[in-house]
Amino acid sequence: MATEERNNGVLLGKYELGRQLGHGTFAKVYHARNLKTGKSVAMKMVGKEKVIKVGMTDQIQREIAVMKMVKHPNIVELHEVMASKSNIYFAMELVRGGELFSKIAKGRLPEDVARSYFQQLISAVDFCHSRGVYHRDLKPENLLLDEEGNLKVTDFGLSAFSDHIRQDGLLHTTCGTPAYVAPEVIGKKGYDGAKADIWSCGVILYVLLAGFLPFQDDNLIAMYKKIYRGDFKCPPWFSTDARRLITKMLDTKPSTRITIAQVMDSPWFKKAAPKKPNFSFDDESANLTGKECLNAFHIISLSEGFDLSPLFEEKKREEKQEIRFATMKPVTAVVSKLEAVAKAVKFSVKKSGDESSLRLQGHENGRKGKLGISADIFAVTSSFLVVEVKKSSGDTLEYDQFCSKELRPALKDIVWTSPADNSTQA
Ligand code: ISQ
Repeated sequence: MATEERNNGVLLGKYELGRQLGHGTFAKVYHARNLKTGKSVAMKMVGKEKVIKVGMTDQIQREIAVMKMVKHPNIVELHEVMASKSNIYFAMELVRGGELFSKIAKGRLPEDVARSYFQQLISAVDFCHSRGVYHRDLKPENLLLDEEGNLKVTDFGLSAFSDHIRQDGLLHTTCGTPAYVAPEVIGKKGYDGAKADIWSCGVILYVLLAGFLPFQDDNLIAMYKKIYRGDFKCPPWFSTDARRLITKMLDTKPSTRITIAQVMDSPWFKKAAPKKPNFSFDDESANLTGKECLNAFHIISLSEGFDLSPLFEEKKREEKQEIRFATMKPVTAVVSKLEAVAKAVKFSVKKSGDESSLRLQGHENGRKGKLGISADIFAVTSSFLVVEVKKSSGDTLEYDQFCSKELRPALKDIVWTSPADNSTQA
């Protein structure tokens, strides 16, 4: 490391560097501590000259920008990206439970344990794909465990810095093995990142269940040939459903390879409940109380048509994913409307005793668990209500879709619009 960027063990004046955590051919990862916050991070250091000769593509730059904003329980958070004359540094969430594959070194995993890890992997992959970010280099070293045993995927969006995909068009591999790489990645320059990730997830699932690789040969050329041909066999202990899923994921033709949505809908994937549901339907909704009445100031500031919130709040309501509207209909009509929406999408409804609060809850696991929506009804006068709807759990994109496809259209005929503003508020 150049001395100008590392002074007395302090990197770029900001991080105290500690012991090395791991390394690939081109990258080294160190324990580091932010001097200002005291927070520990994993600092990935990549030599500039070793990475990209031609420059970073727009796609990779965009993906890194996205990853700096992404938070998902199964993705290692990227805190910041820094650069010196000779190196690029990625300050990442420190994950302390080691690599998932050190577990497999002791032997294959029971099917339900493998399923739990695979579900977490697919959850992370689906989340990033839905935001236009692809990994392109999923392999054992990228699968870490936290102290609670949760899976954490590293290096999403950092494929420009991966060991084997570089802009000289040649395949460079960490340990001399292309074992996890899709056939079209080996063969061509242009490929679909989503499809390539599915292939790698298929290889990972195979290894979790088998304890060895699907495409293995001491001779590298022979291994390439096996990958190209999709030449693998499932061991006899694989269940029929596992076999079916892996075969569909290890389809050499990207156009017919199974999609992430289909993986998530497959019998093997769906068999067990997720390890840790991130929401219990019985938690906070049990002690809902009636809502106090509001005064005229509240009415004005609560109704979207008279939105004064930018004056008082740092964040606008759109960013908080809230819908707020006024209605002249009775509470029973609002409750029936919300119940009808819930019924149409097969969500459960839980009401407080006085019907001033409702909780809508999906049953299917989305990208971030089940979608939960809360609705609070404020009686301004006996004939004028303000209703506030917000996401209480689940994925924001899925909530936005629920709002635009189901909720807003259904609310249209009960929303009150002020005479000064004839547009619909919800
Ligand atoms: C986070 N924590 C520990 C080790 C790591 C290695 C690579 C990337 C992120 C990491």
